[in-house]
Amino acid sequence: MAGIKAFVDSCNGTLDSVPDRYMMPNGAADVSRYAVLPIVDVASESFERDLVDACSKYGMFFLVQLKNHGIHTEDVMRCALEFFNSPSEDKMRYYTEEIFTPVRYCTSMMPSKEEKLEWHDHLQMWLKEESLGAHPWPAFPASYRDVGSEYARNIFKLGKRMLLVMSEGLGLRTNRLLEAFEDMVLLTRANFYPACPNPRQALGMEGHTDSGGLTFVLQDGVGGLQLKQGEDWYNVRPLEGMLVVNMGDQLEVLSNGRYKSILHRVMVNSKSSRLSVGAFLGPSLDAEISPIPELVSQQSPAKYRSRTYRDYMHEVYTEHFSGKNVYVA
Ligand SMILES: O=C(O)CCC(=O)C(=O)O
Ligand SMILES: [Fe+2]
Repeated sequence: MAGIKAFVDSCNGTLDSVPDRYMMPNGAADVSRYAVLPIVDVASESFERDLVDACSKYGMFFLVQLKNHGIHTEDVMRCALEFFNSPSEDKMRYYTEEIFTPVRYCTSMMPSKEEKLEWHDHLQMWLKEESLGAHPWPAFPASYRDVGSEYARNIFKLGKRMLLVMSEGLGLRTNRLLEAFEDMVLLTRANFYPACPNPRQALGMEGHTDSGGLTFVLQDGVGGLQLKQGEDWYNVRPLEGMLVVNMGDQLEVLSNGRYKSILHRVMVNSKSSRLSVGAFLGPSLDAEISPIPELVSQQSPAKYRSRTYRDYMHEVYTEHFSGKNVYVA
């Protein structure tokens, strides 16, 4: 199982139907609606205030596009693309289904256990801020170490700044969310979605919420990311260079449901491949994550049970949820 890109490439343009293993039971209907998302300028003096406004206006579950974030998006996307375009046998050196290895190249979620596969390959890395230099970066492209380290440093910095604001948004001490995250980890995940002969039958990624705390997504101009609001799916307009930010399950649990992780999925298309790079800022893998006690009361009892981020991730991957990942207490 070398991945979907290797398979599509091996067909030399003759692939005209979706292999059964990739046929999603309910397919994927076309959606013409676009989500209306606030655009928040990180370089603006009113960044913090605008972020709070965006949070409250969009009902505390939010997805914003950030501009002027100072992150060299082209370099990050170029490195990821060069990795995916490298020979399959080189990439296979990193192939594993093990989810906590520092570098994982894989396809779908856990292919040996999944009946149906998602139409993407990915490169996933677990990063710590203090040891970016010592991380076993992929050997190719050679610039991955420098570009990836700089990118991660910027995401840690931006994420911490946002978590301070989001703590205040919950009426908590400014540092409260950062404290709950303990020693943060950053999971980065580059996703490659080849062009697909019948995009109605396959899915780039099934509906899911992100397991981490705060997600930052870079995407190219192709489009395909959709989010669910109420009963409907909406396209997220691809704005190149901007970061799409949304909350993940750990923030939903810590906030006792005041912040919501958002359900999203990825469509594929027949014309072009697509690339995205997600960065998931989360708590220490060993941190016990449960609703913050200040947010729990008789009127507002704990809605989620406690478990470590590691256990949570493990369940998500092995049970391959589709839809909401959080358990109600
Ligand atoms: O490809 C995208 O735009 C989003 C990917 C995603 O949702 C994920 O990696 O969790
Ligand atoms: Fe996601």
